[in-house]
Amino acid sequence: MNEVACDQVIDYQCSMSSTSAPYRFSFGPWNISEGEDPFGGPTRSKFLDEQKYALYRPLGFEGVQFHDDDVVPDLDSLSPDQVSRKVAEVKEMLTNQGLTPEFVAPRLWFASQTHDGAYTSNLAADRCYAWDRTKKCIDIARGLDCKAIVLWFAREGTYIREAKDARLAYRRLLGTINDILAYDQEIEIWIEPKPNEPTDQAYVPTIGHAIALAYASSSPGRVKGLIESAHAILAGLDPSDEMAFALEHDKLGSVHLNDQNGLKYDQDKNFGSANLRSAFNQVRVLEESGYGQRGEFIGLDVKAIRTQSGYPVTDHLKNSREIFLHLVDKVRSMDQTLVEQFRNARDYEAMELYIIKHLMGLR
Ligand code: XLS
Ligand code: MG
Repeated sequence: MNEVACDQVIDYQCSMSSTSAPYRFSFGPWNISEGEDPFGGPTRSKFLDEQKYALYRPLGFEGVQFHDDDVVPDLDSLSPDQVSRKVAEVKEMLTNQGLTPEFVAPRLWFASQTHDGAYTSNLAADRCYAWDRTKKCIDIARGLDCKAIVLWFAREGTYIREAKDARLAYRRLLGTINDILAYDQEIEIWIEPKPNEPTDQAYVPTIGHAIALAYASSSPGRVKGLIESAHAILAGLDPSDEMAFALEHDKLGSVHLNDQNGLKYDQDKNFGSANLRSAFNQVRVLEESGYGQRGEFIGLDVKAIRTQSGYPVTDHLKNSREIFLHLVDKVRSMDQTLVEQFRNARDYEAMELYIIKHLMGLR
């Protein structure tokens, strides 16, 4: 083995042994849902958001992901005082439950002012609404002592290409990012890329687009990405490579681990349920990079199957976490020396058989 290869093995082993710290898991209240889809209403009774927070710790979760109106329902119709009181209430609840707010995301896709997108809408009044709502979201995050907001650019795209001037749209997105960075000197922005749905084409489809915006911004150190497995798959990309790209730029703020069966609607399946090997590789890349050691969460953006009954339905969260932890064991018990030998010999046939047998629990 040459010197460089030897160093690589040593580096890798160091990072493996130091990753024995347990992972911290998070999800958002929307991940406990009632089974509705675009073709049918709820299949389960409503379980109130306020009651969901008591479920986190027993399920093995510590982080809460919020939309702004998960923290403050009816946000648009409340006065600043009413908003502050509600934020204080939620902050106290989080402390009492032993929970950490991971991020707050402005929900910029339901209101009538967001029919045509928010920051990239063709209507100036809509863009004003989006900016006001974003400021409220930042204030809510700061009120909860939460260090990041997530921008999932839901309707920032088009159904038909001629509808918007795409270069102007990119300028508007970058302008908003810079406005956020100027409005608050500490908050981080984590951009969650997604290539489509609800729009036909989105302006920030991949982590590469998000990281380009980060570097172009006025404070690149405070702009990162949040990678959702299903969104990468929908873009025709491998989630583990997307994660590796972000990690190499020190720009992976968080993850939304889940799964997706092909280029269909956004399915939010349980982590590892459609492609176990892809899930293994996501865990491998996260482990090898020491992801989590600076407090980053393993977020699970998963949705319960519509036919599942129970009250509340939470098995999809428990099971996705369990699959993740089993895959951590698989990564840690992989024979790294052997893998390195296969790499050096470029014997990828033997490597593939080893990996598949390892995943199947065979020797
Ligand atoms: C939608 C996104 C969304 C974000 C949070 O596809 O995954 O749920 O994670 O707004
Ligand atoms: Mg998501």
